[in-house]
Amino acid sequence: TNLSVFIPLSDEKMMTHCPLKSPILVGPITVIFAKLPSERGIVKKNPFVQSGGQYRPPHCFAHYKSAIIIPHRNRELHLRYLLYYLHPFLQRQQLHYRIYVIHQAGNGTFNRAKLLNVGVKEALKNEDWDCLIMHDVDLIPENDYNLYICDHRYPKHMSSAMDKFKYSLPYWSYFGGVSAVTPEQYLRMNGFPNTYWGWGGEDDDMFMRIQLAGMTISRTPLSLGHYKMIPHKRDKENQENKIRFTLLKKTKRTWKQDGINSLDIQLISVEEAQLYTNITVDVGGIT
Ligand code: UD2
Ligand code: MN
Repeated sequence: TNLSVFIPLSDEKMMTHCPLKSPILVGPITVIFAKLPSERGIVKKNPFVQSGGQYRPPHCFAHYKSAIIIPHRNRELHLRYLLYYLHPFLQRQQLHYRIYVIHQAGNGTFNRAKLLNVGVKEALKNEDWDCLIMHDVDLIPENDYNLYICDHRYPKHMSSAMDKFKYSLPYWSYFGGVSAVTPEQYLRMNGFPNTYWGWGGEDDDMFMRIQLAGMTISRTPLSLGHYKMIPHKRDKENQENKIRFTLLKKTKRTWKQDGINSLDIQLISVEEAQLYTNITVDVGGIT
């Protein structure tokens, strides 16, 4: 049951590993979007979160280290709700974690997958994370048994049951929303495509490259993978990607050239805010 490995910290302090199963999980969570919490209020509620939105359990050594990577532009209110729910959620899981918000600079067409590539690259400069969690800004997990850790066999799709799809999967190979890959799995699939501008297709490309790299996906059981999506309209600079089906037909030929090995961006800034690490990047435009 509980691990009782003692790790000497210093002469005085001794600290044990956290229990394998966190004793402070609560299961289902009521998620409501009532009064928007203030940033100060969130900081106050999370006194152990350190600068850059990093946390380590104060009384035990975490078993897992996860980086949460959020592609973002102009969704400040969604981000606020997400931080409000996610920080306590991850702390109840007794993880060592850090939240990264990858902000696309300018008004060009949005590129979710490219932002995720940037997030992974920057996160791995900070820390040898066990797990990289790609997280839409508008999805709030509703059950803390849905652990924010990786499956070391396969990339894991976590948002398996969203309210907008009546808590079921829209289609079997669906990989959008929230997913978790180990750095090893990420390299093996050459990261994510940089060539999907605007809305749609990049998640299906990720699914395809997982398979092309000789893997398959695992998935959080639908009973635990419940998420609420904050209702929203399509953003102005995230028009439907009309060529996505053409691109998907080519993935088989392009995935080894287009990915983390071809990432070309201009990093603008990396700032440690109190609740997250804020990375601003110029991802360029459609070429
Ligand atoms: C779906 C998928 C999403 C992605 C997308 C197609 C779900 C729940 N999610 O999202 O993972 O595959 O389709 O590209 O099915 N964002 C910004 N600012 C913008 C535009 C996008 O921050 O101006 C970010 C934000 O994190 C957002 C994500 O990109 O959650 C996906 O965009 P969306 O929420 O507009 O698209 P949606 O809900 O159809
Ligand atoms: Mn959305």
